[in-house]
Amino acid sequence: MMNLAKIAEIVDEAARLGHEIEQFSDTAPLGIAEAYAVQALSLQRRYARGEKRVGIKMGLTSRAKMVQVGVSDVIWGRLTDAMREKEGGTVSIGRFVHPRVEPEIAFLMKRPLSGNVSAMEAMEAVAAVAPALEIIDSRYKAFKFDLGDVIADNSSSSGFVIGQWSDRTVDIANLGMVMSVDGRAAEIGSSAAILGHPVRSLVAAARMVAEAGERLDEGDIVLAGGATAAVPLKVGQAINLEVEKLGFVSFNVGE
Ligand code: OOG
Ligand code: MG
Repeated sequence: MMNLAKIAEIVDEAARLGHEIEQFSDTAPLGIAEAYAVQALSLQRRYARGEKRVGIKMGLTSRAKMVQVGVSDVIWGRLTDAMREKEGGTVSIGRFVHPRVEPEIAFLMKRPLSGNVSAMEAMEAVAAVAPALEIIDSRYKAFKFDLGDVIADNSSSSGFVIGQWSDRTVDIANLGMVMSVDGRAAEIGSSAAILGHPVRSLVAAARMVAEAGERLDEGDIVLAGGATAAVPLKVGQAINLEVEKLGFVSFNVGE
C-alpha cells in the first residue's frame, strides 16, 4: 500500500497538470478516513503553492448526481481562490481532463459554523445566497471512481462561478433552476432536489467539517451540490444558469 502523502502527490499533480490517472479502487481501494486524509494532504500542497482556502463544496446531495456517477454518499471537498472564475468571464478548459458543469446554490457565511446544528442555526449563520455553477473535473479515467477515489481527488473540485448575492431571507426551499448551453435549456431542476432543501446540505457541511477538526468560517463559500446531472463542457459554449428569485450566473468556455 502506497503511503497517503504519495497518493496526495499523485492526485494533486493530476489536478495541477490536467492529466488523467487510474482509480485507486482498481488496485488498492481507499477507506473513507484515508481518502479524506489524502484530500487534506493534497490541499496542503496547494496552500504551499500560495492558494488560499475560500470554502467548501458539498457533493452528491441530489439523486440526479448520485445516479450519474454511481456513488450515493454525501461527500465534501475544499475550494481555493485559484478555483474561482469570474462571473460572465471565459473559463479556459485546456488545463482540465474532462470538465463538466452543474447548477448549484452557494451560501456565504457570516459567522463560523461547525458540528451538529439545526437548519435554523445553519441559516442564521448565513449572510447571503447566490446562484452558482460548479465546474467539476474528475482526474480519473472515464470519469469513473468509487467513494474513496472521488474523496481523495478533492471531490472533483476544479472551478466555480458565483452570481449576485441575495439576502439570506429569500426562501430557497424550492426554486426553479434552468441551466442552458448556447441559449437552449440543457438541465432543468429545482433547489428542492438538493437533499429536499439546500439548507440540509449546509447542516451536513457543518457536521462533516467538524469531523475533520475544521469549521466553516465567516466569509466562507459553501456550494450545496448539483441540483441536476452535470453537462460536459466544450470549447465555444456559453453556459448560463437562471435560478428563480436569485437571478443568473454565466460563463463562456474557452481553450
Ligand atoms: C463528484 C462531485 C459531486 C456535486 O455537486 O454533486 C458534486 C463528481 O460528480 O465528480 O460536485
Ligand atoms: Mg458540485
